[in-house]
Amino acid sequence: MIWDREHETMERGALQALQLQRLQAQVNRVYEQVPFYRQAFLEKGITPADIRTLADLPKIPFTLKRDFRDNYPLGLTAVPTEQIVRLHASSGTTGKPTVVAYTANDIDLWSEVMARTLTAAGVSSNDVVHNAYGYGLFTGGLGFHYGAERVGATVIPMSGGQTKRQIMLLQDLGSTVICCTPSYALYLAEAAEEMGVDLRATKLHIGIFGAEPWTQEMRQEVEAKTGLLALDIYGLSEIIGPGVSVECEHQTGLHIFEDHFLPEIIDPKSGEVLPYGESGELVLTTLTKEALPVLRYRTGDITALHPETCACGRTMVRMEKISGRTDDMLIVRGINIFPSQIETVLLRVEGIQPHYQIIVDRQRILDDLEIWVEVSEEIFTDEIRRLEMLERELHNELHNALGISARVKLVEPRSIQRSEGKAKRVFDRRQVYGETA
Ligand code: DLL
Repeated sequence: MIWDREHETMERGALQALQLQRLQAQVNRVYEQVPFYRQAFLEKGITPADIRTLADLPKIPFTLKRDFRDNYPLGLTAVPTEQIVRLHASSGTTGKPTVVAYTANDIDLWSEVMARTLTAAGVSSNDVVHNAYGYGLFTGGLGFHYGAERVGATVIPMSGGQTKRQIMLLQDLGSTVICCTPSYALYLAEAAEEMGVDLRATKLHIGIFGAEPWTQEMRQEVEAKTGLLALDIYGLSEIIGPGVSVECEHQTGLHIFEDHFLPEIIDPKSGEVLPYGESGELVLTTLTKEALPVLRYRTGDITALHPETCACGRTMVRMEKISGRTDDMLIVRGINIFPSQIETVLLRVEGIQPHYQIIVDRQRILDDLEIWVEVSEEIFTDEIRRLEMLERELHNELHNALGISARVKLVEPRSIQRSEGKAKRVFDRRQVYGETA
């Protein structure tokens, strides 16, 4: 099913013409309305007239997370306050959140891209959508809510938390679709099992999971534990919230709604634009947003783009599953490691549960990498020798994959904290001492 066939299956030449027309209008508007962009253009020695083709996009300077912080709370908006109908905010790791604004047309656009998203995932007006993304300042809850209403589905505005109640309502209300973070999906499956409920035996059949990184191996775990078709959804507050891209049932990458969000991949070090297929940092430009248009936003998320038409018929480029963030790369004893590499290794080993923590510390001058991971009940209560063998196996697998030795600690089932939203799995204690690697 395709929500907006006209745009989602557009011939790429026509799509590029539309993108250029929208880009030029957007650039003109921000130049006139947002002092930050005018200043940035001046410093670069360009004017909107320099954007003649899409190939001129790299002339435009990047926008960074820092620019949102420097212009806190609403210095980057392009409309008068009376046109703003909604604010959301994403919690930063430190200090002030990033505040984002929407006009009535922006909310309409958001509902539209979320209707596309849900339809791509297989949702229709016949579905009952259990929405366990957090409602509030976080964009997840309301983003899904408006999209599901637009599709005509029945929405259960559950939000996060009250896990047992969620499981009761999932069953009683006959939910067919669940939307939450992949880590909360695992938590729900586990809590259901404890209550004697098998999620696989409910009417649920689709899960739309995102807002945090998760590997293909984690997808397999989630699918096995919930019995759902688990689809990946990507988005970020600065651009709109959820609704930037989503997988269709083929699970071969996330379709970016390119008629509204123009993607590029850059080398995070040099800032150079990379060709299709190469992995780098995703940069997004909004083409139609009114309250908070953003030019060349450096997302920090690492992926690659593929322009081939998908088996579903959509012509919009697909991005690979996010493999990490430029700022979550750990440098341990001089070696670069992404948490996703560790997740991949752990989940390939038999008997390991998808709950883990990565702890990096510094003992005197040496970095120390420790991984805590849960094992199944059966293994935990087995002979100590079996645990030792498993620990050794994991240690070797990690060494092979990362080129560094890590201490592995196998812990009791359910001893690692569960998450109702975005899971925190990496604890870099070196930063506490004011030193980063
Ligand atoms: O997480 C929006 C969202 C809500 C997306 C619900 C999907 C579902 P923020 O809180 O601003 O917005 O966080 C955005 O989360 O830059 C990525 O680093 C990460 N992220 C979001 N989706 C994915 C995903 C929402 N599918 C930041 N895979 C982004 C990996 C993701 N990382």
